[in-house]
Amino acid sequence: MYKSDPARGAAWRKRFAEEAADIPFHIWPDVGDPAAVEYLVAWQPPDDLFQRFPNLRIVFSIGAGVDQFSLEEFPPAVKLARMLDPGITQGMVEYVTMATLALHRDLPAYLCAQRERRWRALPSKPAHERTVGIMGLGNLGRAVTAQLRGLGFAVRGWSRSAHEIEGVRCYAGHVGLQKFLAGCDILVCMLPLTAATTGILCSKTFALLPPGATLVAAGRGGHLVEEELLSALADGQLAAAVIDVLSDEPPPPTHPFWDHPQIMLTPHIAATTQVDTGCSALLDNIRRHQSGQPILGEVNRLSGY
Ligand code: NDP
Ligand code: OXD
Repeated sequence: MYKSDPARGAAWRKRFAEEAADIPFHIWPDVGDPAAVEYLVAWQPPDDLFQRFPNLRIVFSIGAGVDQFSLEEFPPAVKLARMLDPGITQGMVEYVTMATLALHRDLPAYLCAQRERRWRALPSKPAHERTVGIMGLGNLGRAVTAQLRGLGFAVRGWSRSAHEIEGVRCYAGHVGLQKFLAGCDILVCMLPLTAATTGILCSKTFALLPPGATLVAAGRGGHLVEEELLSALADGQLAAAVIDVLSDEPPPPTHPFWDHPQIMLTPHIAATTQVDTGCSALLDNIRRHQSGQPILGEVNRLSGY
């Protein structure tokens, strides 16, 4: 059962017909026999998910994030999996590289200057004198650190458990957060949204960054306390921000981020599940399950990601 963008659904149904004809593929709202549905792949789940599909085995998120599902409502036998699509990883690497370079080279300030017809160079520094701090060293965060190191940036990372990544200074947990933040000129958030990470991009966090630091928010809108970002930009604690995700998407026309001179706003496009690679990842995972192997990307019920 597929419940998401219908154009991608049509392409996936064709792929399933060609490569997995033994697995009937339904596109929402054509559910067929609800009792026959074992796998759901969705961005937003339907209401009454488990009553509607009593024999569900796995819910696959169509994206890397799974915060749209209420894991506490999942029956013990039903698994939740996130999408491990190399196309998403590539998209995030491109987005964070673009945002980091834009902040590193003062693009928000130069866009304002252009609108005001001001021709004035700002002082610049080489990438190796700029430290980028990555919050979240998972699938996406690790790929991004490799790319940014290749561009010459000093890179540090923060995660829940301890990591060792060559050339990256790694910090973990609550105890490591303060030291991590103290050295970040550009802070990039690629955390999952959980109870522990909600509101983490707040004034307390901004105050621990070097004055004039910048922010890339590419995880989920629930990480960011929007009014505290506005205050940090107003008082100079932060110089600029690139924001891809908001709590309320799309934001209303009156939202202060639309025309804020220090904010570059994009409509949740940092990384998107790709038609070909996303379908391969899903199909591989279903085959793994059918053959009794552990599935990839299973969400841990305790940590919520
Ligand atoms: P992973 O599950 O692979 O990695 C998550 C990382 O976050 C891990 O390193 C984990 O630590 C760390 N983490 C989780 N909770 C905490 C915590 N409380 N404190 C410190 N670190 C924590 O996820 P992905 O890399 O695949 O994806 C990350 C998120 O990116 C997604 O959940 C989604 O919200 C967002 N996303 C946004 C997109 C967009 O278009 N804007 C597109 C795709 C994803 P540890 O390693 O110790 O487990
Ligand atoms: C995702 C997203 O989680 O697009 O994949 O945000």
